[in-house]
Order: sequence, then C-alpha cells, then structure tokens
Amino acid sequence: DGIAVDTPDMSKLLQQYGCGPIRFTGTSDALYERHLMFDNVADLSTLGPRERFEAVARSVRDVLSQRWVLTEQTYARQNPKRVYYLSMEFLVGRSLTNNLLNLLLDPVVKRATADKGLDWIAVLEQEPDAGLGNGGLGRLAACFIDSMATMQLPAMGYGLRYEYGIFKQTIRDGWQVEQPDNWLRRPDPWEVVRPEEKVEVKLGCSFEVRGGTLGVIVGRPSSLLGIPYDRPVVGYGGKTVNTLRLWAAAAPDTFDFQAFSAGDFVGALAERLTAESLTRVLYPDDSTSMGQGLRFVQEYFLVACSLADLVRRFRLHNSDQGIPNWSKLPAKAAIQLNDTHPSLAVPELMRLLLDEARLGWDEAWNLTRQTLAYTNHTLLPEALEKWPLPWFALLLPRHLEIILEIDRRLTEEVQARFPGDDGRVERVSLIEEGAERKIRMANLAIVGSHSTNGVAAIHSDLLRTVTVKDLAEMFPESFSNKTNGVTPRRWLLLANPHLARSITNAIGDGWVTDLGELERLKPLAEDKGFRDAVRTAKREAKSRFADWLQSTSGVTVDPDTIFDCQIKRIHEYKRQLLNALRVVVLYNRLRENPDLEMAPRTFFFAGKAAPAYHLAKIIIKFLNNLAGAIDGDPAVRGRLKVVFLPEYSVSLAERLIPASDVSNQISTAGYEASGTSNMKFMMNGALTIGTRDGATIEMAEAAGEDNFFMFGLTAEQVAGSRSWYSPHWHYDNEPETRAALDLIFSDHFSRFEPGIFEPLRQTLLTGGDHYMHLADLKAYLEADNRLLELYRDPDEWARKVIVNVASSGKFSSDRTIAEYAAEIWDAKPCPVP
Ligand code: B1H
Repeated sequence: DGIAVDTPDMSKLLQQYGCGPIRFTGTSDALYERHLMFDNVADLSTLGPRERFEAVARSVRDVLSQRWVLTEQTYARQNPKRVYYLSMEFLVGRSLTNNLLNLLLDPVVKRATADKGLDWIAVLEQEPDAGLGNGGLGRLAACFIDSMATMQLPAMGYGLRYEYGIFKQTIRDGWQVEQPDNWLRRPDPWEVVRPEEKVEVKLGCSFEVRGGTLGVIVGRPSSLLGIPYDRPVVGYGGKTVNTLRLWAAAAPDTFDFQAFSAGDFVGALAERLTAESLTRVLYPDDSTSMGQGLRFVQEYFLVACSLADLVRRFRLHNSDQGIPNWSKLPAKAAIQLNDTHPSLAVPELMRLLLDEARLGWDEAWNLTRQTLAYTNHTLLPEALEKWPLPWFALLLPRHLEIILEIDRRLTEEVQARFPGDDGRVERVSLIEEGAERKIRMANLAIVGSHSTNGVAAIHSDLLRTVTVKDLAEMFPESFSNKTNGVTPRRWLLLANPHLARSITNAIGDGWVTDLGELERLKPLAEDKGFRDAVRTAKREAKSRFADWLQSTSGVTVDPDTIFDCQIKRIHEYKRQLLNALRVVVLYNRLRENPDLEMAPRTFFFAGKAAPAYHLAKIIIKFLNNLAGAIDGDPAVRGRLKVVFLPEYSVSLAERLIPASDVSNQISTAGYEASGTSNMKFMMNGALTIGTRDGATIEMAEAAGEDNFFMFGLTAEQVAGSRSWYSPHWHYDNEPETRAALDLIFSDHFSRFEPGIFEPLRQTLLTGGDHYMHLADLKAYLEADNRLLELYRDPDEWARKVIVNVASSGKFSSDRTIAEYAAEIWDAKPCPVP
C-alpha cells in the first residue's frame, strides 16, 4: 500500500538513512502526503505542480536528514582534519534529481510517481536552478563538493546566499536583455536556516547602498550578522551527507534604534534593510573584476563569517580545559580559496590569531600559511583583483595594518635574497604604487598560503613562468597543477541516461565512482554492437533535445543534422566570433555552389554576456542576426541552421551536451585557464574541434591527437607573434576570410540595421585584434573539413567517439579532488558508520 520498501536492497538503504520502513507515498501518513497537506493547509485538489515539487523535495530531505545529522556527529566524534572550500560562487543548478540519484532512490520515486499519476517532468521543471555563479569557476565548486561528499571527505563549502543569482537572459530583437533571477521567491525546500549559529562581522565604518554604489559613513564602526543557511550535499550512495553553508547578511538584533536615529524609527528600519542588501545579488562578471565597493564588502563578509564559524568549530574540538591548542590548526583545517575572491582570509586569519588568540606574529604567520591554499583560475589581467588601499583604511583598518606588516617583511626577504634587485621588490610587493595605491590580492594569496595551483597543466606553467614568475622563484615549493574535472554523476549518469546505460551494460557501473574504468570501453570501439548502442544513445539524446526545444520555444531542429555546439560565457578570448566566421564561410560556399556536398548541420550557440560588456552583447546580436539571415535564405534551407539558445544555465547544459556531436573549444591559446564544458562534451560522446589551450590539451593527449581535431597557433606562437600580427594580411591574402568579412560589413546580416556591426570591424581588423581571430580561421576551416570527412564514415566516427568517451576518465572531479586531498590538504576520508 504505497510502501516503497519491498526489496532487501531498498530496506537496507532506508536503514542506512535511519528511516526504517517508511512510507514515501500512498497513505495519509506517508511523507509526501503529509507535506502536501500540512505544508500547504489547503484543499489538495487545488494544489499544482509547484506544491507537488515542494512536497517531493521535502520528503527527500526528510529521508536524508538523519544521515546528514549523523555525518556531522561522526565528524564531531572523530575530529578529523576538515576541508573548507571558500567560494563566492556555487553554481549548483537543480538539486532534486541529483539528490535522488545520489541517494539511489530514483527507482522508488519513479514508481511512486507512476502510482500517483504524477507528471514527473512537470514537477521537476518547478525547481529553479540555484544560479549562484557565473560560469566555470562556480560550476567547478559545485562539482568539487559533489566529489568530496562521494569520496567521504569531511568537507564543507562556504559561500553566500544571494537572493538573486545570475540574471535571466532573454533575447529581444537579437539583443540580450537581463532580468533579475528571483530564485527564492518561493521557499527553497533544501535549505535549513540555523539562526543559533549566527556570527557577527565587524566593520570599521558604516555603509549604505545608494543607486547600486556603496556609500561609507566614516567614523561609525558597525557590525553585521551572518546567518547560515545549510544545504545538503549528498555523496553518491548516500553514505556521506556534507554541508554547503551559505551566509545571508542581517542587521544585529541589538540594532540601536535610539542612538542611531534619534527617534527616526522608520529610517532606522531602512538602515536594517541596507545591511540585508549586502547578500542580495551575485555580481554577473566572469573573468573580470569590476572593482565595486559592495563586492569588496561581500568578499570580506564571506571570509569573516566562514573563518569565525570554522574557528569556533576548531576551538570546540581542540581545546584543553577551555584553552585552544592553536598549533593544531593546520592539522585540523585545510582552507581552499577559490580564486582571490576570498583572499582576505589571509589578513583575517592573522587577525584572529594575533588579536583574539594572542599569538605572536611568527607563530600566527606559520599557522596561517600552513592552513590556507589558493587556486588561480585566470591569467587575464582584467580579472586579477586589486583593491584600493583607502578602502582598507576605511572598512578594515586592522587588516590594512596586517597587510602592510606582511609586505614589510616580504620586502626585507626579497632584499636579503636578491640584493639590489629593486624591480623584483616592486613586482612581488603586495602594494601597487600609483595615483591610487592598490593591494594586489593574488600576491597576498600566494605569500599567505602554502599552496598555489593552476587548473590545467599549461595554465599552471604560464602562471609560474610568466604571470607571477618572481613569486614562484621565491616560493617554488608552493606551486603545483591540479587539472580540473567534472562530476560524472550529474554530467553523465544523470544527464545522459541512454549512454550511461549502454556503458553500464558493457562494463558494469564501477565507472560512476571510478571514471578511469571507462578505459575498458576502448576495445569496444571495434565492437559493432557497442558502436550501434552508442549511436542509438546519441540519436535518442538528440531527438529528446529537439522535442524539448520544439515544445518550449517553437524552434525546430533536425536531429539528423550534425549538432555543433559552442556554449559558454560570451567573451572575446573564447572567440565565438571565430566560430561565427566559420559559419559565414560555409554559408558563402553553399551560396556560391548550391550543389556542394556538405553534411547538413545545426550550429548551437548559448551564453550570457556581462551586462556592462558592450562588445560581448554585440556578439550575441550578431549570432542572432546570423541565425535569422540563414533561416531566411532558401538557398541553404535544410543544410545550415544557426540557433542561439537563450538563458544558458546548468539545466540547459544538461540537456544539450548529451545531444551534441561536435564541441567547439576555440579560445586564443594561452587564455582559457582550463575550461570544463570541454570535459562534459568528451564524456558524452562529442568530438572536439579546438585549439591547444587549457585542459583541451590534456584531453587530446589522453585520447590521442588522431581522435581530436586540433588546430591553430600554440600559446607560444600567440605570444611570439603578437607584436607583428596583422589581421589585414589575412584579409588581403585569404579569399574566404575576405569574403566572409565583406559579407558582414555589407550589412547582409543587418539589412534593416545598417552599420550596427561596425564594432566588429574594429575588433577583428582595424584594432589589431588582441585575440587574433583571423590568424586561426584558415586552420579552423581545415580542421572542420577533416571533421566533415570523418562524418561520411559513420563507423569511423563512432570509433572515435568511443575512444573519446573511454579516454575521459582523467577528467572526473573525483581525480582532481584526490589530488587536492593528497598533495595540498593532507585530508583523509572519514566514513560515516
Ligand atoms: C574562471 C573566473 C572568474 N577564471 C572573476 N576566472 C569572477 C573571475 O566574479 N568575478 O569577479 C568570476 C569568475 N572564472 C574560469 O574558471 C576559467 O575561465 C575557466 O577556464 C576555468 O575552467 C574555470 C574553472 O577553473
């Protein structure tokens, strides 16, 4: 009667979750029915899919909650070394299907929903994406916490509970329009607020937000409260349930209405709202730092709340008669800084150890360095954070003192080790001199930690040998590489059920937690049955995607065409324009020679532009106009189609990547630190056409260059030819390049908006083009030809697909986390009984 427990496996599982035999649905005291009734207090017949989603999600949370509590109890009892991952972004996406999958409960719920006649898809669609990040950096943090829970590491993510995540993108007349993402409008069923674990954050002045900028009231110290909102992070198999703790800002309960406002009660309440607005919204910039004061305070708030919280936990478990044993801190806590965004952790931890623990400088400094570790995610100069020194003076005067003392000692050390090398002193200094003095946050993070890592081999090399060469020479033992990875649970098992089933049928399901097992698929490239299974899975994913697109947007795509994708933030260095030029060349070829034999293709683009990044928005407009013009041209109908998919998100990526045949990874070599969508495509059986950049280099190495479509200048060639590179040479000497540009500048794609694409001329041609698009266009087209050639032989194509999938094992975030745990954190699993 609706009792979900009828197999020994299932009852064992529910015992593991501490639930015993529970009723998930079907009776009046089953979890789902109770939530539906008592959370809504309404006539059940009036409740819609949203209420049903909440009831299902709450039921799932009920099932995992005892395991969640037991996980924390186990850590408290065992007192292992804990890992803390500090990040301004966690791009989690949806949680319901992921949690069900990781709890191994999806069969139960499938049956229960069938019993109840629930429209499961409609229920799932009710969950908004938790869009608490911009792109790769935020999604990496989400993959990492999944891997850490799966590997039973005693780990915790710390971030901010933005009320508004990354903006919603709509396209109007081809232009990007931003809409606020009010994802918490409806109560979130996963989070648990823990007001009793609030922390206080002190600031050297008061501040107010007016028109989006931060106004400072000097000389009036203030304080804020950080309220923790916890989200469960379920490891695969449901053994470990870790915590993602997100901080929300609030005004202190003791808020002094009298002293502050002299009777202005309403004004005082408005000030309270100011405090709460600190965590209102995520900054929508990727790979660039906008240098906003509000962002600066957000970053400090994350650091101050998280360190206060973890130091409190440390004291609780490592004190003797009330006296904390501070020397144990590095043996009990590893703090990983996700880029420099939380790098104020260096002076904040120093402050806690100096002023609160009352340690001497040297001891505090050693403990700080041994506890902290820093990951760099980009070499783009515009992304390297530098905060004006006067802001420190106003908001964080004590931190400024500490930073200046760190800098004084650093300078002494440089002078002692490299006497007379004033240039070096200037370059490693934490302070950038100039009209306005600034603190270099990357230098601070490197000096104040024992570990600095890049996110792919080429990136770590460039970081060490070019970007921060002098610091790497001073602290060579600090530097290492940790190539990124992605979680195979969400990105293969959940996103691509058909391919996942084919793989499991062939080699068993060990790959889910040990992706290296995929290697065993290699010989099956020669197995016709497996090739057919892989082809069928791809075809299935493509028609699923086509159906979804049709039903949600009315756009028709043909699953029998090649699906060729570039989906990522819009940025000049990622070179969506290079891809667009390729499409224009192909379009010209077909216009000139209608009988040309060319496999029909659908080109998908998706991605958001930072709202203030003007050129990126023009690129979006161009892609949309390109799509429109090609659609309207009968000469290429059925042979070439371009689709710009609005609102790129985790959920959209989960739909599109499994359906893709071709993955474009075409950044200017030396600019994409790693990339992570490249790995998701590879696992899902797409072939990659790409430049030798980021982790794509290591992917090609793993699969063998024969199975990859690499082209273009290397990072060395880019650096070596920058001074003499001339886009005009390519325009003058390459007929197809010229014809493509001429077509664009003839307003062929802007017939009713003449001249709007003039800025593209400036970028690609007359402005010298920092990202050297034209230098790689010819090689791109040649690689594209090789790809099309291969496509004519479906068996060969399938072989290469299989070799790619089989070679993608290295790119599991489990492997990445194993390396962090062994080489940076010295952290061990702490299994929950
Ligand atoms: C990456 C960022 C980033 N690198 C500043 N840097 C931000 C910088 O809000 N901000 O101020 C936000 C994000 N993001 C990406 O990190 C790299 O471009 C990718 O190549 C890499 O794969 C990813 C994860 O390491």
